[in-house]
Amino acid sequence: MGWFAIRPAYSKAPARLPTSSLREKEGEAHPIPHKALISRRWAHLGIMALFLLLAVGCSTARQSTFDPAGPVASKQLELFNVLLWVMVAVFILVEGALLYAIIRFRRRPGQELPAQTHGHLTLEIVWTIVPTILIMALGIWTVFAIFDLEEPPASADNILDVTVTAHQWWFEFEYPDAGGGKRITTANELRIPVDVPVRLTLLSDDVIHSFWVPKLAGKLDMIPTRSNQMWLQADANKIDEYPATFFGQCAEFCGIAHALMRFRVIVFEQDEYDAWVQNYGEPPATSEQAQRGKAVFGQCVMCHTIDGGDDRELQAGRLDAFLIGGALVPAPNLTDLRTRSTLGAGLMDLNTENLRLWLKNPDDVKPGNSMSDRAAHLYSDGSDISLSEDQLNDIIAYLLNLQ
Ligand code: HEC
Ligand SMILES: [Cu+2]
Repeated sequence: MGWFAIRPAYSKAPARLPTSSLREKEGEAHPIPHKALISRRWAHLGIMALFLLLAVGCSTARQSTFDPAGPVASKQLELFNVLLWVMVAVFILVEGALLYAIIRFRRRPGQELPAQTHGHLTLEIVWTIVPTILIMALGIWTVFAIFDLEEPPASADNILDVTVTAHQWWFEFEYPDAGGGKRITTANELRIPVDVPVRLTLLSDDVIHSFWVPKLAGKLDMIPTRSNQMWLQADANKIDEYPATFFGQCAEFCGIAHALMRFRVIVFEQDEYDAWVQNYGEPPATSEQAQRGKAVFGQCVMCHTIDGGDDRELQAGRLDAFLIGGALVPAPNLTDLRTRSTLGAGLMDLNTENLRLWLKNPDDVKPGNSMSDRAAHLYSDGSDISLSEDQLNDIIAYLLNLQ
């Protein structure tokens, strides 16, 4: 009798699966023998499990924790794997012993009660001590790993500090010193040099959000009035082509546009990164059109900064206005918009067409955004922007530094 025989061994009934009542009546045997059917079922299950494993194992998805590109994500994957497989081994051992006992020692017809035992000292000691050691070891290792993931290694001497502030519905990245003492504020795209540990301080302005870049690190909640720490790093040996883009998103439901609150981590070689830092600054208004655009931008400066890193006090003032329902809100810094690749928190590619779409009526592309909601001088109740086509073109030329 095989392992998977479910039919009681003492049953006198012939080995047969439940058959249709018609067949039953005709007394016709099921065409496929019971044993063959059961093993076929297990084979199907096995094949399905194998496919699932393969699908997960060689994932090339943009956001897969099974394809880490840095030390933090690798450590997190290692934690996952060790915990998972130790638990699978324990499960198989315990359930195996249980099944064995059930089948091997089941009551047989005409059998007296089996010998009664009241505990087995050696066994009791073994199955108390072994799990205790196992759980202690996994627990202690996990706690140390959690500490490791909070701060870059003490040996690192080139740490880059970035403060990440979550807003409904976009991410702000502030570098107190991006390089050479330069302060930078940008949005939705975190630019970092390869092989450099980046220490992140996570804040939130409004509700709880969560920071997650599956291939690099995460996830950690961003909680108003609190500050959380984590770090990440992109390893050169995991990157084929520069700049390399890693996808991230808010991982905690935070309101109507939560699903449209994405961001990217863009990894550069050190000299490309340095060039970005060097060139960060107000877009030069070289053409006449851009000059006119710069003047129109006066209607945007209450929320957007365009001439360098954001002033902390100014941002705090915008936040206060936002919290009491005023006409200002903290908004993405647009100083380096021309160097970015996306618009609306990763919603669309950045190009003149999409920028025009966005400005014309942000609600059409991102329902719930605070730009059209609060800028009453530009958008009245769901209508298009109150600027003329020419003014729109001018402002686009200025923002993107078009010649
Ligand atoms: C009331 C404040 C406010 C005003 C005024 C305002 N914006 Fe915005 N803007 C926002 C907010 C908030 C966002 C972020 C929306 C989101 O992604 O959810 C935004 C997003 C943007 C973006 C996309 C940035 C990115 O990185 O995705 C651009 C470009 C932009 N605004 C340009 C302008 C221009 C040009 C004007 C003036 C004509 C303007 N805004 C006026 C608040 C404002
Ligand atoms: Cu969010």
